[in-house]
Amino acid sequence: MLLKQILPNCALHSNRVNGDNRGSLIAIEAEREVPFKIERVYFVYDTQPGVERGFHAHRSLEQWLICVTGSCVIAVDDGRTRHEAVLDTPEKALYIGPGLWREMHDFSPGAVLAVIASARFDESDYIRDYDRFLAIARGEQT
Ligand code: T46
Repeated sequence: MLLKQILPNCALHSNRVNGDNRGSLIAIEAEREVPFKIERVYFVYDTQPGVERGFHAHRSLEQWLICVTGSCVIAVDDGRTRHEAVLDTPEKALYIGPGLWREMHDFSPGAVLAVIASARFDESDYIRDYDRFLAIARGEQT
């Protein structure tokens, strides 16, 4: 369920929870819970205090981020405005579409960030220079 539209290409969702007296279970199915075909899953964990990650955008990749344990903050930027989303429960998911700069910070000790992605790893899909990202976002570069 949509919780908050952050940018046209980025939104905070709630994951549907199957809960009973044994605990809780969240299931993620391609093209149902996530709006794309799942091609890859990766985990960011064992982050050290004060560490910041990300600092890039993707040309075409779509991702669905869930902090399955602990918490972290994800900043997203479309070249005009910057927003921050706090992921502090597996019941929240952040969708990030193409063309958005992202930075991750404030990882709690033991945090595990799970990322579901629409494509396999491809370094050529990354824009790792912020000025280049801005030029692309303004349509001045490809
Ligand atoms: C993103 C944020 C949320 C691989 O070999 N395969 C992979 O699937 C990934 C994701 C990374 N790598 C390699 C590339 C680097 O040598 O692992 C190393 C660390 O990757 P990176 O510095 O890009 O990690 P983060 O945490 O800054 O960014 C990652 C994703 O790369 C990125 O797509 O959106 O998480």
